Amino acid sequence: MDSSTEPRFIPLVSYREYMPDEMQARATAFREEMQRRRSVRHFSSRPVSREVIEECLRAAISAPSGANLQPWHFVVVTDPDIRREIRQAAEREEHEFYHGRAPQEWLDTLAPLGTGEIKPYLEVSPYLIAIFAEAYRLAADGRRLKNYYVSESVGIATGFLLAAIHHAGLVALTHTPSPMGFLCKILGRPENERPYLLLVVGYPADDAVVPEIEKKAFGEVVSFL
Ligand code: IYR
Repeated sequence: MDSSTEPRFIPLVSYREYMPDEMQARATAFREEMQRRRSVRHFSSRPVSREVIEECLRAAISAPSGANLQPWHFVVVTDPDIRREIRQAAEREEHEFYHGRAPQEWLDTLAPLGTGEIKPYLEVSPYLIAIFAEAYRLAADGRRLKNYYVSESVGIATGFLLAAIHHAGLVALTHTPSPMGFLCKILGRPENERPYLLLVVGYPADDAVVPEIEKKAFGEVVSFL
């Protein structure tokens, strides 16, 4: 049986309009702030307040999603034993990746980033956030219910989270060991969730360096018609 619910509407009280000059200034300020963000691979072990991470996650889970189904789960990992297990499993996969699984073209493309199979940051940073995509929902009676636009939705929430972490004055690395099925097992996630990515979060190391890379020119990636 098709059970449809009537929509209920409330006034849009959260919207704020700015004067054109202020709008321009805000757009520029945000652009400048986002352009300062870098993916960082050298982390400090300096502690970060859990409340800050919680606020960043609250920003992330406010993201729009397909049919508002919010098909995501965020696991914040601080436990050193679990972190060690994750690092060992990730490095096993990365070893395979760098010594055979990755085609030469992929390795050549990665070369400017100076990445490698050893991932100390998986243990060093104060937080790891494992992000899971809910492939489908389970009804109370165990039936599978569909989720929609799952990777788009989780990608948007992850973008919100990256922006929030940066805005708070922390750094993050999006890490995608491939394959990363081990995350489901180590973190005990249910069968309907797929690992999406692993975020390493914290302060940068005092001597952190980042690769000298460039973004594409605006006109190359943006068109107005
Ligand atoms: N997962 C590997 C390889 C890697 C792949 C891509 I695409 C990157 O942008 C960076 C790294 C690693 O983490 O080293």
